[in-house]
Amino acid sequence: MSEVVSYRRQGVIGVITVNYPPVNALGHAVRSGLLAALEQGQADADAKVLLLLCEGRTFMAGADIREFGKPMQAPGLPQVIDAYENCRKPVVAAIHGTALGGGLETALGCHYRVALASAKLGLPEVKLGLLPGAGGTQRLPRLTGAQKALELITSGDFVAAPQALALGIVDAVDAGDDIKAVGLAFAQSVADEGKPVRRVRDLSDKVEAAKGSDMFEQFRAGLAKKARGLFSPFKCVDAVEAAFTLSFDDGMKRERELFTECMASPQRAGLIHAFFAEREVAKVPGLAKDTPVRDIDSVGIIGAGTMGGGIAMNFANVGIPVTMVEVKQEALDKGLAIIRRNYENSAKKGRISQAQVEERMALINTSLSYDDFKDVDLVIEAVFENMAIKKEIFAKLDEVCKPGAILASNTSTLDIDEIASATQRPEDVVGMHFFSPANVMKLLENVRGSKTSAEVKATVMAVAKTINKVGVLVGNCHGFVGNRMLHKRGAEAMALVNEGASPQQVDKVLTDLGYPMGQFAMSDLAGIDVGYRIREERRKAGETVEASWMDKLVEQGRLGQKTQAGVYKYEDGSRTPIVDPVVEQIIADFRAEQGITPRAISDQEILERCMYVMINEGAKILEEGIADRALDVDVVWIYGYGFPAYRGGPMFWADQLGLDTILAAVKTYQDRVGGAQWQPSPLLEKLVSEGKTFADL
Ligand code: T1G
Repeated sequence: MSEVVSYRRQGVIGVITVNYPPVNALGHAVRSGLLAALEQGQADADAKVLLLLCEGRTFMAGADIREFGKPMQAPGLPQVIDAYENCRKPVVAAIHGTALGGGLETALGCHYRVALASAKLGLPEVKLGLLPGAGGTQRLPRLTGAQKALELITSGDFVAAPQALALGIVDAVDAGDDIKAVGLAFAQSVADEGKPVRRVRDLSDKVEAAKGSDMFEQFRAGLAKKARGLFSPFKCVDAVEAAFTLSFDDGMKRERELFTECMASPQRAGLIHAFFAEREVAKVPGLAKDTPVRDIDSVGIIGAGTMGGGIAMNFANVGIPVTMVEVKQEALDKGLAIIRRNYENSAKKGRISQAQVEERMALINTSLSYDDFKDVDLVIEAVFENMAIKKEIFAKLDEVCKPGAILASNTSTLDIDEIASATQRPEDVVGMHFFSPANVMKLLENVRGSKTSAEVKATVMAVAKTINKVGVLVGNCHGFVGNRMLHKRGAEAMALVNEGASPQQVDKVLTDLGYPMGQFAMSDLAGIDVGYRIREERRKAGETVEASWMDKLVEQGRLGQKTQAGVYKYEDGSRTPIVDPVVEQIIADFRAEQGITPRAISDQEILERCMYVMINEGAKILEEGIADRALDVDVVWIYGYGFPAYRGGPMFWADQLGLDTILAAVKTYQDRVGGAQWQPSPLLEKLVSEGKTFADL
């Protein structure tokens, strides 16, 4: 008997128990243990019914993703599940926690399923660039019918146990919390009632009902927009369709073929890298796992604007009271009204109840005085990007806030050390850079100052988890990790338009790569006056800042979506960018003023100049220790800027393209375009000379 799967009889029930922390993933040891335990149960003459359950936090949460990309050791999961399905005795699966992927597929191979009401079930393989590869696409539709199976398998969404009961996925749900007692009681009822072996593969009524329908074509059409650029969702549809056109065994063969195609796709590699990277970033090199973390039970926010309000919502959403401070009452009233409208919209969409709207609004207090910060555990400053104003604020906070309170700035580019220098407690000062809209975007870029204490770093990383954000700890430089790379991409995009490309051509190259929106559409969303004001600030500080056709747009009142005109124009109530001949003329006039003769620019050049300049900058960020690992940069870009997770993040994507290809192009643009941004990163050169990748770091 393997140490991860045990067999023991209780009365007439043969109990098979999996114990393989942390999530009972179906690694080789579990798969072979399951077979051995089943054989023991079959041979045990006194066992009338077999019961499969798991110790620990959850039923099996799927195949062991760490095995992917390596040769699969027999027995494969389909073989294990077949053995359970063909067992001569009824087998009951007792589900708690999250029965996911191969775990749910194993339960579907059993003859009955009982779940705790608190359990969740799902087939999330599509989120890893895969499809259920152990019979899920053939068995689930036989229980739920085609439509529901297609929805669950192509979305990867989890369903709560009561909904799974309604869908026919489980046979019973129990409000208890002792999965062993619930499992034994259900198995005993199967024995007492003499219930037969009931193989899901033999259930045919749902299959007959959908024969000949054109629902699969319709479903594919509906997927086209939602799954733009993705590979596996469409393979999921093919696999489920096979359950309605082929015999069960042939359907299983078809599922295996399609699964193999997905396993071989670069999208699977990218998505699995993103899955683990999202978890690795929480393990900060050099920050001990047991670093003390301060309790954050109340939060102060300075500024009730777009960012301040969005940040406040994150804390109210998880029951943490927030006090927002502004300089004028009408700013507080406006900020609260926006927050309420956001919550009401979520309630209208059924995401939260009206009661939750009121609960959360009740947690958001407002004030015109810093004195209301005297007891808070954390203050987050979210005002205009002006260093003098921020230092004034932090000096005041230093006077008002209690010892041990953490003083954070939401600055997106400015020097955390300089901000900290305005206080007597630099060890308690840190950057917490939220991404707009702050109540939606998952990334929280936590910026360590040179004096920020380990405790404060650990605390803001814990806060990220508490407010359901993906926290990444980064170093202090202009723009930190995300915006430092974004500024390079933006400068190249502007240069490309100056040289002859159109904004829409640049944006299309980026959306074709998989970004949700292009550089210029994103500028319109954020407001192109933001960049304009920063350029004005730099000019006032005596810097030489290049003229830009963007400035001419702002000077004509074209600020972006908020004025229904920016780089693009927008119809009433629409966010869809529309090319505007007025802007094309402004760009043409600007080129003429600058003496530039526009040239046709290829999409490939646009892709290389926008993306490789970012990768080169990312390498410099790694060299300088601003990011600890390439995966930190990947996570920042996936969760902060919508870089397509199926490409794994910019640095993972660069590894897949080949760093030699990247470096050669960087050198080409160093000659043709010039500028510090095309100075090849020494780290990039070193990796190429050693035949290594960013992942090797
Ligand atoms: N394989 C290996 N390790 C896993 C894992 C898995 N499937 N799931 C989680 N872990 C690790 C994770 O890396 C972390 O490790 C720890 O467990 C806790 O996870 C044939 C082919 C289950 C909802 O996609 O959704 O089955 O960092 O931090 O927030 O058709 O993990 O502690 O070292 O996420 O409580 C399908 C993926 C696989 C489920 C728990 N299954 N996992 O969330 O904890 S493909 C999935 C999750 C498949 C079959 C196909 C979540 C969770 P460490 P965590 P959590």
